Amino acid sequence: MLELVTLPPAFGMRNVSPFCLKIEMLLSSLELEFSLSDISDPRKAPKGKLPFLIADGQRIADSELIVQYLDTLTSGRVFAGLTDEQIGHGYALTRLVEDHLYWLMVASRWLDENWWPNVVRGFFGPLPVPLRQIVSGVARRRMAQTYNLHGLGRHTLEEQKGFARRDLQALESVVPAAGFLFGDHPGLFDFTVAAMMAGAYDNKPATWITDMAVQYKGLHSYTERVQETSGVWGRK
Ligand SMILES: N[C@@H](CCC(=O)N[C@@H](CS)C(=O)NCC(=O)O)C(=O)O
Repeated sequence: MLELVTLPPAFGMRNVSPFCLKIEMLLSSLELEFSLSDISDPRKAPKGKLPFLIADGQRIADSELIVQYLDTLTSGRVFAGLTDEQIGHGYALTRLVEDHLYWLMVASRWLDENWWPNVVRGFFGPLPVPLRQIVSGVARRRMAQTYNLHGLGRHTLEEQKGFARRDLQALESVVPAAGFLFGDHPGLFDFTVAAMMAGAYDNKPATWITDMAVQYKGLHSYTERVQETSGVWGRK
């Protein structure tokens, strides 16, 4: 039995982490038996981030390493039928959404003064009041530092919005109007894109990324299609 450890629900999302949602979609599409559990403090995960998968007495941390594990477990079913070129395009898209757009989404929640109270409620709500302010404040400063080290945090908000628009336009241009990226059924790279965009479209209340993303209608309907076909939705 496999156990996927994720973040607890927040912001109207049943599975709020795009990395966790991607793996949930993949496990489900591979028809593997699994259970979901959550922990609210990612520092308790083997590498300080979620998800991790508990499998066969091991704890496998990082969604990409979980994908590798599942591919081996299923004798190559994750990448079956994909050409090297498709896999290359898939990883290029993965880097775009997970190493660039993701950080803009994080900033649109954590570093927007108006949105920040939702983060405090959604992620730190169970803590008693004085501790809640302290712990959330420390986590926010750490997030701002990481965003700055990434590089995106050194730009003005208008410049950050420009980066987000180019990411979203790139995605809008490559996702198909019908069907999926590399075939008739959604696969790993569809899950990667749709899991990221599900949070952008459906987190409540809207962030500045949500307001921007809804303008990309092809990307929105593609995100809905992947969730509907996989039967796994990010929102509650
Ligand atoms: N490369 C990792 C990224 C996972 C990740 O960033 N998870 C976030 C939740 S969406 C997290 O746990 N963040 C906690 C932190 O950075 O302290 C993966 O693919 O699993």
